[in-house]
Amino acid sequence: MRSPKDFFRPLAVGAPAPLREVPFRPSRMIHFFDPGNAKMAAKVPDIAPQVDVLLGNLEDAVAADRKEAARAGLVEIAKAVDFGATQLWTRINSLDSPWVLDDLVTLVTEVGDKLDVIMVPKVEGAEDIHYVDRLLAQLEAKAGITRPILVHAILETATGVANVEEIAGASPRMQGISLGPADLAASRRMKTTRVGGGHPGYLVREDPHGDQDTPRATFQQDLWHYTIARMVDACAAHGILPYYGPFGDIKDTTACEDQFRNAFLLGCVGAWSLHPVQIAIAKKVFSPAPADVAWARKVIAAMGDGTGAVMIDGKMQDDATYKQCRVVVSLADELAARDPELAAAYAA
Ligand code: 1VU
Ligand code: MG
Repeated sequence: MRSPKDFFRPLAVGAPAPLREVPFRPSRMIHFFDPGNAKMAAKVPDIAPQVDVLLGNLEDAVAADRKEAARAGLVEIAKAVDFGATQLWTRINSLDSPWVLDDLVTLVTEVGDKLDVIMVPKVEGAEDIHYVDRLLAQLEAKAGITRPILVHAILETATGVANVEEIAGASPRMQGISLGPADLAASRRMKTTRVGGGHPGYLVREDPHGDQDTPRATFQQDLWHYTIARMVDACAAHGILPYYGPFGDIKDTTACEDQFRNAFLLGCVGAWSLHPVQIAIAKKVFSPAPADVAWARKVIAAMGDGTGAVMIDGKMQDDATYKQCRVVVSLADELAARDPELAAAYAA
């Protein structure tokens, strides 16, 4: 292990200095598209201004015989499109695949100056991040890139979950972590074939009423609560950002909104959108409600320097609730700076 003194030293001569803090930029939705799919690629210029992050996906969902086309398509799009304030990310193939080396070499040397974050799938431990970290430094130096490309890990293996804290702290490049519920379910031998969301079989049942014939209510439970909470803690402890990943039932927009909101309430800053219909859901869920922002501002105004205790509308407020309110207001301010509609809603 490197000395803590060397943690912020560039890993290659000529590579940009690592960042000391992950810059907060809105990333409520990470919109996935296949850059080798002509129909999707054609929609990129229209979708870019509607989303916080556009992600050119090279891994799962891109067929093996379309990997080169997807990579070439992403290079072309990155060169041609002006993304404005929208971030451009990519998801490279897994580190044990035959494509990943060309993904990294091609993308960083050809369009590295356009890429904000590289999402690495199936990360199992700090060693996977260290491999990408050093290679990125070498490629950044070769390409003359002046600001470091950040790294985002997908938490989608049982080993990855067991090592989530060391993954979160493996490099100053670490920007965040997403939950990958489908691969994770397979890795853990969970018995759900869904991509995220609940399962009607995972429930608790109320006690018998005495009379055995009276129906007993059941309550569906959240399969993902433990993993999301663990991921959120690991990310918060290391100053990086947690995300819910994909919700596969595209037509069930209600359950998608529920899944996204559970993640938002637990501390996640965004989720993936796999289809254009999920963009508005993520935007709604991951932007705090205007009423919550107004309440938080009221508490902050009443709390002065943020210490002591006061009563507002029958509810006790103190140093801790002041901090909770600061979380909501600072997120609202950051989003409002980018989104005039939200700025108006939060000002009202
Ligand atoms: O109207 P058009 O025919 O011109 O276009 C279609 C379609 O091409 C387009 N569209 C998209 N455009 C941009 N980004 C997208 N993500 C996107 N998805 C679709 O919209 C028009 C309407 O589409 P549709 O409703 O007819 O839907 P399709 O049957 O064409 O496509 C549905 C899927 C789910 C296949 C498609 O949305 C897709 O491939 N999404 C991305 C999937 C993905 O990235 N999966 C990997 C991440 S999840 C994971 O790794 C673990 C499970
Ligand atoms: Mg996956």
